[in-house]
Amino acid sequence: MALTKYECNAHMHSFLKELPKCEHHLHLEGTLEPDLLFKMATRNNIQLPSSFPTTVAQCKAKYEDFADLQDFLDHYYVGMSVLITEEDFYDLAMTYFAKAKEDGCLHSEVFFDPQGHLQRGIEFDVVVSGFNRACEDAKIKFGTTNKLIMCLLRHLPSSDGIQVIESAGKYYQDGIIHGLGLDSSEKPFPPELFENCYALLKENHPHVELTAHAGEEGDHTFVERSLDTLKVTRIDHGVNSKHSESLMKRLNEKQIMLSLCPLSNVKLQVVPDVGHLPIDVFMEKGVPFSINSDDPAYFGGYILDNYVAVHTRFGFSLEQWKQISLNGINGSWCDEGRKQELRSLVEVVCTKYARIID
Ligand code: ES4
Ligand code: ZN
Repeated sequence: MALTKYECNAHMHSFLKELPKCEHHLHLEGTLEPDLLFKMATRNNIQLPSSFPTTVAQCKAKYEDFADLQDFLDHYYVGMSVLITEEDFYDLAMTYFAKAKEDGCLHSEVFFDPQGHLQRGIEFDVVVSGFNRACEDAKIKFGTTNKLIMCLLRHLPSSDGIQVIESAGKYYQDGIIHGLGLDSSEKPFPPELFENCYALLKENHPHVELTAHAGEEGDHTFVERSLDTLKVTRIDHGVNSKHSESLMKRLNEKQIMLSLCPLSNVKLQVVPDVGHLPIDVFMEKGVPFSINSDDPAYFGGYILDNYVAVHTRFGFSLEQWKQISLNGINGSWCDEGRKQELRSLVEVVCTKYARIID
């Protein structure tokens, strides 16, 4: 059931493309498009399980049919098993950064799942070195800024998380890894399980930024408990915050940004359509949010596709889109100088389109 109520005409599409955007919720492993996946499987001699699709078309069919988050994750962890060498991690991230630039995304804060690779015998340094080299090259080649956020897999014990945090110490020290996140199956693994991991990292590296997936499948208390026990300053997804007025008030007062992923929520059956998301309510109540891609290779769209999907359901004005873009810049973890650059670019694009779009 598609609830496309508003047109995204050619002018609006160009505006949304040119509008400077920031990505705050993207799993690099979730940018592994089927063609690259099969190419890497061949070059690395990886035998995928017999239950795994064998063609791009079969992959696409599977991606139309995820029952829920767990069903997706089961497939995603197998998919990432083709990533072996530093070059693989570099190619994956570089392909994404090129696509982001094309979409008008000028600053990306991207997740990666080291435990998904360590478990398969891939060294931490191989993963981070490939991803970091791509961040540096993307800045030179595309002029975009990019930050790495390491995620802990919540289905693994927190003792495992502690080990990974210790291995990552030198990268946090150098600023190569900028933040910590928490992902994977949400409901069975509440935030409290990882309180020690977050506390340890914050103690060792006080300037580290903290976020966590919460309120995607878990209820609104997962959002509150992530704020209270993990001391995060951003929430990934957070759509279920809409069920608590007091939480929405808190998010507004403390300007805690939700990194929403509209197309992901539809593909994983969180909502039947983008039009069912409480984006208009968040807007009205001043809950800051950004619009993001999550796992774009699997969920049928990158950042611009997500912006367009939101526009066709909510029909925001140019002023409202400007506010969304500025909120994303304010909620980013880049320095004030970069934020000012991005804000100036927003001004230029909005002035240009004010004459074209009413
Ligand atoms: C994820 Cl959509 C989503 N939720 C939780 N963990 C994830 N890892 C990759 N995509
Ligand atoms: Zn996610």
